[in-house]
Amino acid sequence: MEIEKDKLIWMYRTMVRHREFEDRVVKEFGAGSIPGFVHLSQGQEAIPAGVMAVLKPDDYILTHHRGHGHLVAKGGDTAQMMAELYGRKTGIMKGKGGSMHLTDPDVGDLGADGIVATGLVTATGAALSAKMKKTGRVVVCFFGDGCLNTARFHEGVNLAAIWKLPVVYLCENKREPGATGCWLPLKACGWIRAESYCYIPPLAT
Ligand SMILES: Cc1ncc(C[n+]2csc(CCOP(=O)(O)OP(=O)(O)O)c2C)c(N)n1
Ligand SMILES: [Mg+2]
Repeated sequence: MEIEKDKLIWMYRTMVRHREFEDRVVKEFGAGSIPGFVHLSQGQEAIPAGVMAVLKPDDYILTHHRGHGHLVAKGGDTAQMMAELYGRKTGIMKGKGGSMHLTDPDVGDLGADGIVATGLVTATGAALSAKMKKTGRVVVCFFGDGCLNTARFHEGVNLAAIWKLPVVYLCENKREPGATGCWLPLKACGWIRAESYCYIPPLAT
């Protein structure tokens, strides 16, 4: 697959912005300047850059507790994002959300969430809205492998499959949800479950 040079440069710059933002967060958090807690996604930069390279500006994303890079790639204002981490009024959510809840609907990021797997059902709702209103919008829901055993995963993904909604569920599988190896709590592999929810779209409906 050929990717235009301009797009490749945009993807590279986006990955660097993501990494530099989080390098700064590490420094400031380590110095005790940032209150609360932060979740990082260093090493995962290619995922938001690759996804946002093909989304339209008004498409939606839902993300998780590790959502800094998704918002950077979707066009979030990094100064306002950093102010949010400091809990300042000038933050993207007036300092009330912090690292795990960085959200900016103005650029199509409908939410990060500290409660694991919340985005999986919110994304289904956003996609239902897009289908009913015929907006042509697509929703991408980023989630971690730790969500695979939650009720929200099954409810959100199954409804989207039944209703044929314009949503992509993207599992960022680092094989370590919290302190538990990803395969320990799973009877069936993640991709086998995905297949049962029409992972491979039918050619004709
Ligand atoms: C409903 C709920 N249960 C437990 C937690 C505690 N918790 C925080 S992160 C995490 C692991 C999440 O794993 P995954 O979704 O794979 O994301 P990762 O941290 O690996 O990127 C857990 C269990 C939580 N935040 N929410
Ligand atoms: Mg994980």
